[in-house]
Amino acid sequence: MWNSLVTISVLSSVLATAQASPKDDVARIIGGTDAAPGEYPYFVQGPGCSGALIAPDIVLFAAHCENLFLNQQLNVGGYRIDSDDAGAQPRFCDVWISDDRFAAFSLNWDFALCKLDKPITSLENPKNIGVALNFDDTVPEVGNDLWVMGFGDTTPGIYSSPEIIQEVAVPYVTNEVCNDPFRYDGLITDQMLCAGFTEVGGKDACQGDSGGPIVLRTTDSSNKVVDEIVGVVSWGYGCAEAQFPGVYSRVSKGGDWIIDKTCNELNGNADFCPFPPQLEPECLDGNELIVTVKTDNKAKHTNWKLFDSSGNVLKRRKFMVNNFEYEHSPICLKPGCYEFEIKDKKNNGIAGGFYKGEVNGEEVFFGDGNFGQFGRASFCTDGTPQPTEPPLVCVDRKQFCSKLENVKNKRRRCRKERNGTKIFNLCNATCAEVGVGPCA
Ligand code: 4AZ
Repeated sequence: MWNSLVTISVLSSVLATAQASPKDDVARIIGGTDAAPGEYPYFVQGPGCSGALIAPDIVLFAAHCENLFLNQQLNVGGYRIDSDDAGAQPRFCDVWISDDRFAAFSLNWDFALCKLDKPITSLENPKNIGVALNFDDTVPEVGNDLWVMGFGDTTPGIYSSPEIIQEVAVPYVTNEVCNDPFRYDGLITDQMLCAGFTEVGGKDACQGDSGGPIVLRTTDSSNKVVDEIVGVVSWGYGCAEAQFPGVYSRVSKGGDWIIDKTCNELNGNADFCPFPPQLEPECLDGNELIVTVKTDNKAKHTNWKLFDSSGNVLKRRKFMVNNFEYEHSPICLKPGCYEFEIKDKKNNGIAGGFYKGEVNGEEVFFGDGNFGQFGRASFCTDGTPQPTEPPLVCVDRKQFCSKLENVKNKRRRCRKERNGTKIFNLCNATCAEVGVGPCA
């Protein structure tokens, strides 16, 4: 029913002019080199794993990455690590699903998908590189060189992220050869694919490249370059060792699952779906919160959470892309009061950054980056009276606050820790601002 090759048209739009790039000859990433800017517009950088954009709002990656991507900022078109250089566009993974056939002990069926919070509507694609999922079991074949790219280790066993995305070409190895008794001896299933230099090793994907695509670069009838995604970086015995090629999940075998989940469960906007996506439900209560955050040069230290008045987390986000201002997709809120909390895990705020919330276009909170470990704000949506006292509520921290009401040396007590967090951070409203007082 499906074409064996499905071209993903969002990637065809030409929106920027090509930049020249000096190729460096220093051998890196287990035999790779810096890729040129714009070479892999569909490549998605994540934290510790990668992925591939297979529709404007869907990323394919590996199930063994677990839910590492969930609520996490990802860098679509990532070229320089943690940076929006070369037209990379950050997005957040809103929904994560992994193949329910995935077996952690064998890494069989190592497929997962993420739905992005907002689609990529204008992919930066100066070289007009197309991308396609390969659904044909006879592709790749012996003699094909496959390209794999990523920000993983450049020396086996040594954790080191390169600054620029690395690429390397490795030959396809049949399952039969890969399963030789002196190679993987039967561990390679039909759902896997091998690529590497069996005799000499030296070139391979490695730890940190997991989840990223391995592609067969082709040209179509109009001479356009089309990268066919044939595999997903999955596992291997070490990296770049002779006799042990890299092992990938075989996309032609995961194709039915990818199509089914993208179209029927994630409501993805993919041109391989037999019908257009359904309209997302409108925000009937009419209270749409838009959060905007600008990160500092260590975005990975920062995250935020939104709580309802019972202390339930409604939304959370973790950042990765440095010095970048991001307007999050709208959050539909019922009438009520909420608390927003932004955290910098190194306790030094977000230098040069800020955070802001708007409900239906009206600003309900704003804070600059000088917040130390936590920045907090409470607000209520239209029609809900703002509680007058206190301005900051201790929602989920009441237990700690009440314990402080009748103690001597309250300020000293505030500096103590409970469950690894200083009390003045647990109960900011009373301890940090005005000494100890009643907690809402
Ligand atoms: C990993 O741990 C990993 N040499 C990825 C790829 C390979 C080995 C390990 C292939 O993410």
